[in-house]
Amino acid sequence: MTTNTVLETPNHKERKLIDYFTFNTDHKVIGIQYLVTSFFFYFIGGAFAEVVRTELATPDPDIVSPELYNQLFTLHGTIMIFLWIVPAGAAFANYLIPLMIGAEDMAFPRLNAVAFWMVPPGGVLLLSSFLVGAPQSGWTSYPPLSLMTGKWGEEIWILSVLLLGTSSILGGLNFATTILKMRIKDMDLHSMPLFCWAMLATSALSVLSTPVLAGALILLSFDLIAGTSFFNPTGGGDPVVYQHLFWFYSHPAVYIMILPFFGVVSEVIPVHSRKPIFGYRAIAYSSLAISFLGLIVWAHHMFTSGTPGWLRMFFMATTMLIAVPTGIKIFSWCATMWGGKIELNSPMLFAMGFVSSFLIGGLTGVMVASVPFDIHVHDTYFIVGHFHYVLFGGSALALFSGFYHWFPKMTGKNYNEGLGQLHFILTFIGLNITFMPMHQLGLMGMNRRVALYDVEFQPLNLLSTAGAYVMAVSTIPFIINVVWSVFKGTQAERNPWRALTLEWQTASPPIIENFEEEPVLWSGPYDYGIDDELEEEETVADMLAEVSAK
Ligand code: HEM
Ligand SMILES: [Cu+2]
Repeated sequence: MTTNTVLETPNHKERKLIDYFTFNTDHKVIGIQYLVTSFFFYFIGGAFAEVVRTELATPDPDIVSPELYNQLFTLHGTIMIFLWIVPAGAAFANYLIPLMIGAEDMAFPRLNAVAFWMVPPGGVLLLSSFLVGAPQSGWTSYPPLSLMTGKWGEEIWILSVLLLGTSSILGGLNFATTILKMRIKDMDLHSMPLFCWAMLATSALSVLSTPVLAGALILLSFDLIAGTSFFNPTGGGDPVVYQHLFWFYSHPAVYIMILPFFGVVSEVIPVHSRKPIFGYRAIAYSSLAISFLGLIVWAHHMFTSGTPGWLRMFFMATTMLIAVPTGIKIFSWCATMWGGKIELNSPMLFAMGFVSSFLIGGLTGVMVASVPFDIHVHDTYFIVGHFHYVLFGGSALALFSGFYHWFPKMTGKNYNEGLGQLHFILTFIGLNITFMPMHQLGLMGMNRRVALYDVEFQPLNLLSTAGAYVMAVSTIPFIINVVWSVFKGTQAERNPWRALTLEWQTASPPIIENFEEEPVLWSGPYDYGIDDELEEEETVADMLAEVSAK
């Protein structure tokens, strides 16, 4: 029984379209601003990837010049990381945290808007580097290469990443404060949704590690334009010091890219399996464990950078330890689905696709954590395969899962289920055809970041490029679905999934003040089907829906 309707909000000001284009302090507006901006850059980063893959369909450098090729993959990586996945995590966090904890807004609404308004200029600045010759040294910008390939493009890259990093620090401070200080009074840390735990762990990482990246980039900037030699070997500088500083941030950053989405699937899976989440505390604490371990494993990116043997052993052991909390999560999600009444709709399909692909990425992660193996595959396509399974198969699939799950809440409209499923099928097939062959290419010895390669690698590269085209096609049903549903979709219910977390207790879309009256904590966030007096497992949710719809 789900006839709850959207409440009119006669006492409140109407939301206007212009709000989304101006400095607005409402966390829901900011969440949508982040989401739309991040998807804008996703399409640009995706277009660059398609050009790169097209170039790689043949062994010769024939579609774009080698310089342009370098610029495209550098911007592809930078955009996908700093302008898509990370801001998309902030989008969900902004939109959902206050609603999930029953608050009216974030702890620092103005700071929140400031953090968002650093992203579009950061993105435009980055793209403007094409005017002076875009950076060519990859998203890591390792010196000495980054000091040798076009000064101004590189400098623009640095400024842009500094801006985006500052935004992410400010966001992190805001999320953590909001989660710790703004929960409604009945909600203690252990009855808060797992997404909030995940964001607490993510925020700790952004606040602790991003300033180190800023330091490294400022020094790199001095080397570039002031002629200092912090990292420049010709003047006595040490490029490996840059690698340490860079990875001290960028390893944790890979968890800044995945933890929010671990949180997303921890919300999606129990709702669409109609079962309490298995191991609530295990999932919550494993996020914190991942944050802590994430801070002490960075040199696994530097096994071939002259790191002494004893130190490599330390980093190998700690890296492998991360598989433990990660495994705990995967186990908990599977145990939640086990025996559940799984509904194979778009959010759930993407969540299940996430679990299976992330598992593959996690396994290759443990493989490359092993020093003897890594020495063979470092800087080959094996690594590209590994991190695309975790980033696309992981973060991106979970992002889409959350996108469909909260679409009715955010837009007030229902999406088209058939198009959503088509989007999933094409994406899932496309991603496996694109990234699976890369592992084999890496084992065969194909270097990453090259436009030209030996003919023996062509068949697998062709396959991978074909997969990339399938991924491009997969965005068509997605775009049609979103545009059509926003304008022509049917009105969404307040709680279409009969979920128990607080964001479903308000109208779809929520009113400006979030809730008509203080929301009530009727049950734990995942108490599906555990009231043994009641046969219908949705009954708690139904009661709740009735009460809040009255
Ligand atoms: C069990 C979990 C994981 C383990 C053990 C692991 C291990 C590793 C290791 C050892 C490397 C360095 C290999 C090399 O360069 O030779 C690496 C690279 C990488 N990993 Fe993971 N990883 C894990 C999960 C993740 C996650 C969750 C993400 C992102 C969401 C990620 C993203 C990356 C990226 C982007 C690189 C390559 C960076 C570059 O060189 O450009 N990994 N991983
Ligand atoms: Cu790492």
